[in-house]
Amino acid sequence: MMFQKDLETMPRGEIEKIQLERLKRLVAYCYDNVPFYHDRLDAAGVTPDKIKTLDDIKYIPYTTKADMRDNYPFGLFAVPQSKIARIHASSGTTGKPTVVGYTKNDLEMWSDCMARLVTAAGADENTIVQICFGYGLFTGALGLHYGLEKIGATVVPSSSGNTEKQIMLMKDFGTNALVSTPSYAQYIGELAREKGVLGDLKLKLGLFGSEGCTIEMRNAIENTLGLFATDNYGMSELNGPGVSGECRERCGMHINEDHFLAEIIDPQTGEVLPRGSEGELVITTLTKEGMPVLRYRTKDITRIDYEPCACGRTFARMDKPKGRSDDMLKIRGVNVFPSQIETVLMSFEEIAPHYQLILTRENYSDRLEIKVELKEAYAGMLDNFPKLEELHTKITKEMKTVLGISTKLTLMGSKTLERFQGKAKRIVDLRSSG
Ligand code: DLL
Repeated sequence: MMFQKDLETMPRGEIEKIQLERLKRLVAYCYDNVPFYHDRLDAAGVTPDKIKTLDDIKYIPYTTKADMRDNYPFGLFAVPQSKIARIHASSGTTGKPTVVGYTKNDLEMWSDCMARLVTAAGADENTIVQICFGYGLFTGALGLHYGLEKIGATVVPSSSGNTEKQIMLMKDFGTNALVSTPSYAQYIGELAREKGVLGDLKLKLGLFGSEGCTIEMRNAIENTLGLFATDNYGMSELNGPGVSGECRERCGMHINEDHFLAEIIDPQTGEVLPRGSEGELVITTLTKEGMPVLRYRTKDITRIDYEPCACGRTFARMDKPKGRSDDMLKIRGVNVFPSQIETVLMSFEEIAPHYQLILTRENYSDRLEIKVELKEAYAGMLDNFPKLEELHTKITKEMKTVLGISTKLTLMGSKTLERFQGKAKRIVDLRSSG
């Protein structure tokens, strides 16, 4: 099933034709309506008529999160307040959040994008979906909410938190789809098992997103909850969710390319990389009216595949992001992505999907401690030293092979590490605080 089949299956030439038309219009729109872009483009010597091909986008300067902060709150809006129908803001923990304004058309485009993605994931009018993202300034809940309503699903806006009640509603309503972060899904499963009601849940589909989740972690969640999980990606600065998402093939997340133009650049040099390369994702919003964005540096590291998918969709597919360039841990000079650690941990049967990474500095040298829980069924190992030691050695060795550095591994009892209702915070970096 597709929500907008004619658009989702356009030949590549057609997609690029639409993208070029829209890009030209967008650059002129930004130039004329947003003083920030007017000045940026002038300084770079780019007038809208310089854009003749899609490649010419390279002349346009990048936009960063700092630019958004500097223009807080409404400096990047391209329309007067009377045309703004809704405002969202990033969850930014430090300083001012980044603010996004949507016109009525933007909200319509956003829910179309979401409707496509949830349909691709397998949702339809028989879906009863509990949305366990926090409702509010965060884009996750309302983004999924309007997309799911649009396709006729039954939406239960239960928001995040109060997990016991979530589980009760899930059971009583016969909820068959769950929207949440992967880490919250894992926690819901764990609590449902503890309460002895896991077998009463009717969940079939998980629409996860908003944080990284390796395939190994996804398998663990699917096993716990007995559902089929898909991943979707987006960020506040670009609407929220709805930029891209997986279809049932799960071989990359289809980018809504008629609304979002994607590039991959070298995060160090800013140079545009050839198709198929891994690098930082840069997105231009092709159709947004309220707060259009030119060449936004997402900081997310991924790769884009332009081959058509077995599902019939022709929109390019981005890999699950390997991580954010600013989440990359530099340990004794070696770059490590938390997702690599997650992959190793989850490949061991005895290990539960709950871990924490603690970074410290001792004698001018970085140290990475990996704390991870054993599955409940293997908790007895904690009293069986030889067995524990054997597992410990195996994991440590594998970690060294994959990461190229030594780490300290601590195997923990069940339910000793923190659980999360939103995005998991697994990295504790104590290096700067001594
Ligand atoms: O997390 C938007 C969203 C909500 C996406 C619900 C999907 C579902 P922010 O809070 O601004 O927005 O965070 C954006 O989260 O730059 C990525 O680093 C990360 N992220 C989002 N989705 C994924 C994903 C929302 N599927 C930042 N896989 C992005 C990995 C993701 N990382």
